[in-house]
Amino acid sequence: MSMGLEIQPCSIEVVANQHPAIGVYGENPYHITQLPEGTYNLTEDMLHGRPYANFGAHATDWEDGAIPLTGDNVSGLPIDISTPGSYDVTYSVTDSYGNYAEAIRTVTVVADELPVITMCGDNVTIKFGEVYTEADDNAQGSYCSPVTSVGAFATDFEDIDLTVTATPSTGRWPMQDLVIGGTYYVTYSATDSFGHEVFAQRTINCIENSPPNISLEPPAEVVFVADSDALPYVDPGAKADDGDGIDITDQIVIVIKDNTSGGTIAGPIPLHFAGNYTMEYTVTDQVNVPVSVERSVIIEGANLPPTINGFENSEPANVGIAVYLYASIADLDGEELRSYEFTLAAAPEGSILNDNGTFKLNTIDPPSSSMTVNAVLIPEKAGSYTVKLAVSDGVDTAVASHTFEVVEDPLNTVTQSADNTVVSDGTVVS
Ligand SMILES: [Ca+2]
Ligand SMILES: [Ca+2]
Ligand SMILES: [Ca+2]
Ligand SMILES: [Ca+2]
Repeated sequence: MSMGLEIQPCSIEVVANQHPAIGVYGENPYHITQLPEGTYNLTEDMLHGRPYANFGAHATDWEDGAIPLTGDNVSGLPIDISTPGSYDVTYSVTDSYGNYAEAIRTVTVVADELPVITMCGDNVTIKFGEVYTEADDNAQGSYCSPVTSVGAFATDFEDIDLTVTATPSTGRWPMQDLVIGGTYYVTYSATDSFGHEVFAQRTINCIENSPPNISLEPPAEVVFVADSDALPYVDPGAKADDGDGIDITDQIVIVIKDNTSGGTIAGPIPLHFAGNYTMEYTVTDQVNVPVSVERSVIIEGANLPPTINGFENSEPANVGIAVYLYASIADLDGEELRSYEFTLAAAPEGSILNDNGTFKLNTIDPPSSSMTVNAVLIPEKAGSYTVKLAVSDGVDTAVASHTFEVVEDPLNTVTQSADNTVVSDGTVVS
């Protein structure tokens, strides 16, 4: 019998040396907004995303254990974050066996958005002689920036309250002394915190400035009598525009020249005395020669009232027989007699006016300077009658009365009363 060792074959599995495992800390991909040029670069310090323990990545190996990383394990840093784009930061390790592993962090630098300038109002046309400003009350461009008093404002995705600067092509504010046909500019600029500057431009065209126009509201001459029917005198005025479509009637300046004294008066024209005046209406558009029109205002002397003379009745004056009443009337100012009217002021009780329609208001047309007027009265009762005559020249009225007796007996002769009187205004009546 024999004893022998049986050698069992030994099986050894050869396992390949394993590659390290590597990963990044923090965000991946990593986004950052573009920053102003020259500010700083993106470094590893900004990337690892957790309390500093290693460079922005970690690596372990089955055989080697933890593999510490140094700057030598990182490539792709620093990144110029003033330049938008996509960048790779590569972390790599090699284990003791020579196995290589890497992890990549993608860094995206997002571009800054440019500011946007908005102009308030459009391009501007101004007339020669006018001045352009950015003032709020300028009807053409208008102040609208909440930060600076200029006619534009800026908005920006990243910034608020961006300042807008307005620069005139004339080099100074306000823009003035502009030449007809000239083109000028206001350049607006704004810069955001990333250093990005943008511009906008307003064009200012200077055009001709036409002379103003003025015209008189008729009549060109006013003549009236002091204290007469022209009162109260309301001046018809004038109207004006600047020659470029703008009504400037309210800018008319009135000068009243007293042609008697050769001077001027502050106005209003005194209407109670004779006088001769020229009203001068003038406007200017601040650029062209002022233009004027004139009105003549003549005030003639005070009115003289009409006169009544020879107010009498026909004889005899008997009941039932027509009695004629007549008078001579005149106006020393000329053809100013406008109307006359006979009225029965007193009569015996119970009398009815029987006048053949002659006791009424009579219009004198055309007006006359002198004439004889008459009326008829047919008395029904005996007694005392008083008739009034009123004569008007359109301004003043003269009134006279005449009293006479009427008798029953046709054989009796009635004599005229000497009772003529002047009633109203000192007119002498015979
Ligand atoms: Ca290994
Ligand atoms: Ca921006
Ligand atoms: Ca004008
Ligand atoms: Ca008169």
